[in-house]
Amino acid sequence: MDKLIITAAITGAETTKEMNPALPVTAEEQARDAKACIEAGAAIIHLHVRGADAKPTQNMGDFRAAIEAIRAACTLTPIIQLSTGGAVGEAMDKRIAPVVALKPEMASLNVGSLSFGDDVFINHPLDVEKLAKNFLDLKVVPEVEVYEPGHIDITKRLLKKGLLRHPVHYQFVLGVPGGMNGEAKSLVFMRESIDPQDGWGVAGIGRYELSCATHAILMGGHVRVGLEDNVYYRKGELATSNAQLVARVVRLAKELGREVATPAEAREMLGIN
Ligand code: KMH
Ligand code: ZN
Repeated sequence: MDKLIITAAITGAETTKEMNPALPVTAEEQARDAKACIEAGAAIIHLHVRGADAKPTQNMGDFRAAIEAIRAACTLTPIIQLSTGGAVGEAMDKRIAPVVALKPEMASLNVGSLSFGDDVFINHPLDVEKLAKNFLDLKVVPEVEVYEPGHIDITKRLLKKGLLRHPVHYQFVLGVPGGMNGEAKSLVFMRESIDPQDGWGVAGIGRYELSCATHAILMGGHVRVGLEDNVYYRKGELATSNAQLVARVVRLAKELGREVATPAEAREMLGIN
């Protein structure tokens, strides 16, 4: 099996400090958490940023500050994967702007719409095509975020149109209320629905985080954990940090005989050069 790539989704757009006081929201807090996650074994930092009011923003200055702080703090330079998902309701031009301006190694690409808790996360097909074209033109490696099986079909249409290229790196985001649940049979169905030359990881939301991670380690996929997706360490007990969640995945991987990829190894595996 390939080495395991661990992504730390350290902040997100929906989690608040009220939900878990350990959530990093300033550039300094994000740099501290990113450093601890990379030292624990993560290779990718999935990055959303917050403004001075701790609310989600796609502001360029805030992205720049976070990226600089993270790079300065980490000895092994992580892959910083910018979010183009942003917060529910964010305008598409704002979602793509940091990618165009900062040309990161990698960014998320959401290909389909879905109900998202009490909201609707809209990814209009024409916007998605524009977004995908930007990734190609800027040579930014996309991580394709899929929340239900129909999103895999959308991805295959984008491949046919030449707006994506194999190997696609999918992130199965399972357990969003409104998307597919994170049960083992869902993960197996998603894995069996993608083309064999493509790769995948899973982000189990909430109570699905640990089980999805464990299944993925055994099935040869990659894993995303972090306070964006889940604020608990176990039922009724808040996680103390993002790194605590990463460290548990590393321990599981070791027990289950799966080696963990460094950022440099992950770059090679994902075709980032
Ligand atoms: N905040 C969610 C609505 C991404 O980063 O690409 C979308 C999201 C996906 O977090
Ligand atoms: Zn995100």
